Amino acid sequence: MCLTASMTTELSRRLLERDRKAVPEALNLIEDDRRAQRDASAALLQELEGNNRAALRVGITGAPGAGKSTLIDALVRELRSRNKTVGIIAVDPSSQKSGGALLGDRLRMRSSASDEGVFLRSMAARDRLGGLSASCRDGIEILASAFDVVLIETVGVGQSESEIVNLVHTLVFVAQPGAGDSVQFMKAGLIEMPDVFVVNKADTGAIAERTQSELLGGVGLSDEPAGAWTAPALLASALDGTGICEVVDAIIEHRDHLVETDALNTRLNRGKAEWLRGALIDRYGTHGIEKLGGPDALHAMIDTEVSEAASVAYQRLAVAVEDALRKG
Ligand SMILES: Nc1nc2c(ncn2[C@@H]2O[C@H](COP(=O)(O)OP(=O)(O)OP(=O)(O)O)[C@@H](O)[C@H]2O)c(=O)[nH]1
Ligand SMILES: [Mg+2]
Repeated sequence: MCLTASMTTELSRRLLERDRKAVPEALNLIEDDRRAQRDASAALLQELEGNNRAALRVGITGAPGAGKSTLIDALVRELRSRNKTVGIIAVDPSSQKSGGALLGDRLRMRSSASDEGVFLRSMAARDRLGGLSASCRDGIEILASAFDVVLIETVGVGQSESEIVNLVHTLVFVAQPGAGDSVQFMKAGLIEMPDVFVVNKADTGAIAERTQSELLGGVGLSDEPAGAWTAPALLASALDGTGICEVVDAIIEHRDHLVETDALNTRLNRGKAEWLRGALIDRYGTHGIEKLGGPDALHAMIDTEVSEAASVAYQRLAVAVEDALRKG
């Protein structure tokens, strides 16, 4: 198949016009590793870059079994009642693209399965050591072009927060009552990362309330400058719907806060630079970065003012590192 520039322009136009059929086409393209498809995918992402920033990008993270998928199902229903369309990426921790997690997610999200305003795609977690896959990053860009809200489910406490935080506006951490998440968070110095804490399974009663107080205590401990966002710790039950409206309100309040403080694009730009740095270090090690002149030089090469799609910038910088390595 010959992929012409006009085809990617047409695909990007259809996405931005919210043609739902264009979404799987675009996602298939970005997951296709053949050379021509990779080039077309980079061209597509470059056309979308900067045109898809209105969509709300929300990461939903938390330990296995905390209730992330069930919460997403509840959030989707609330967002649909507010006339928002929703694209979802469920990051499948297993390397295989089929299996239990995927099936479970599909079943639980079935209430939305026949709704044109909801789209779910599972993606493999990793295609390189230690990082969220590049196709996950690109998938968010595709969904952000065609839907009002993009939700991304990732599993874990620690590593996955620091990765997903670079790709979203708002990071929601789903805490499991009684699991000691807040203690782990404080130990790892990660308590400042989430923008909204949700203690799910509020229907379990006192144990959930205790976890909420622990989190509130932990959040209060960090030294925030005046006017900074303080992450709320909300009690909710994805199962019976309690507190779900408040979770959506908190997500929207956080976005409004970013807009008011002029930090919406800054956050995405900083995340893009961080992601690029991590991706280059994963592939070439810090040695590769030194070859480019060190972290400061790399920073200067990632000009966040220029609207360059992350994967396009990645290809450009990878070529530069390889040139430098060849020269020795
Ligand atoms: N009591 C109660 N159980 C819940 C609630 N939300 C989810 N669960 C249950 O918790 C279990 C795990 O829910 P999932 O939504 O699959 O959790 P998850 O975080 O997506 O799990 P992984 O994707 O495997 O990491 C299921 O048995 C749910 O029915 C809730 O609000 N209350
Ligand atoms: Mg899940």
